[in-house]
Amino acid sequence: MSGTNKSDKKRVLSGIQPSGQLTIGNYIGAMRHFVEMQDEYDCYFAVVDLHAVTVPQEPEALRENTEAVAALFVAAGIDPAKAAIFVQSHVPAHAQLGWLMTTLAYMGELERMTQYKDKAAGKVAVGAGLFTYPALMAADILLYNAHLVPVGDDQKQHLELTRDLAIRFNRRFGETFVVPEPSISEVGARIMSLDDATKKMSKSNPNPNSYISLLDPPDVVRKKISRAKTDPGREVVYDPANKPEISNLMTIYAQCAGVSLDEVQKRFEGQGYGAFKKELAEVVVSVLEPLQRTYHDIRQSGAIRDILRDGAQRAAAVAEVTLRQAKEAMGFLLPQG
Ligand code: ATP
Ligand code: LTN
Repeated sequence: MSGTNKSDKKRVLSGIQPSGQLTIGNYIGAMRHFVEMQDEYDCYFAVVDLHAVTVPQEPEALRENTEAVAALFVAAGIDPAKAAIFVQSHVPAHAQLGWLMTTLAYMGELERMTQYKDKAAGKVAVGAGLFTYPALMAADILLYNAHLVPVGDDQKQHLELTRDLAIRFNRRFGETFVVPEPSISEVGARIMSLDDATKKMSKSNPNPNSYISLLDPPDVVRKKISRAKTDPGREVVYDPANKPEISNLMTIYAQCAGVSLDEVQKRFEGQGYGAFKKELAEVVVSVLEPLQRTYHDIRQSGAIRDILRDGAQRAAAVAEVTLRQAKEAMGFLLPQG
């Protein structure tokens, strides 16, 4: 359907969970890089709903968030004619290879994953899926033989495990998978919470003042930024070790305005936090406003369902071939036809 000659392009795959409203952290750390990569690579971007249910989700909210994330992909500038946008559960090969990867991963490896430790901390009952999550993520990537995986800094460890599993499979069963590389940008790969600069900004944080949602109206953005935590000083200086809060806000500014951190520092020399925060809010609003306009148009048009149907077909065409190769290599008796 895409009609382009894709054979010579390297592949890219990434995923975002429909576990809440996407934040500016998701945008800066991941989504904007998806947009940048779509011309050069053969891209597959998934709304990873099977991952989202590793923690409890309200059924109606999951359905809504799944469509919302897909619409935000398009609103952010991903062109469905270039990149396949799809829902993970629409391509059954993910769950199937996910299981095979679970059999390959060691308990000790999974126990070391910091995302699992963080999400399981303090819970009385932890779903087994939260534990095996990285094996499913490995399957997402390996099914497409992706060379590059654009992600935020928090996914580095999962990517390392994915590489280990690909290498392990290839050694044991013969060359089957491309061993992927993470693609993590130097600035903005870890946007921190507005109320606590020791934690990453996260869409599933119960405190909405800790994040800026991509769908927050302008006055909400202004309010959240004016309330964002800062230190008692007043110099707008980039110093993550000693001034983590203001450094985080400077990173958001730099990414939204398309300037360097040095430039931000120069621009606000001697101006104090109040003036900086006011301008930061306007810079963020100027990124979000056009994105939100497109988002609402897309939702109203009902086009998302068609985009997702087409995306799933294109994704499945690639994924099914790889799954078959992996099953054959492992010694499964394949069905005829
Ligand atoms: P949750 O809070 O539900 O675990 P999340 O907000 O961490 O979700 P994911 O869907 O797990 O988001 O991540 C989607 C992509 O966004 C990943 O590539 C992830 O690394 C990136 N990302 C998430 N949060 C941030 C952040 N604060 N800064 C930079 N990148 C981020
Ligand atoms: N684990 C990721 C989401 C995710 C993903 C993927 C990212 C699931 N499958 C495949 C890149 C490639 C997260 O928690 N942010």
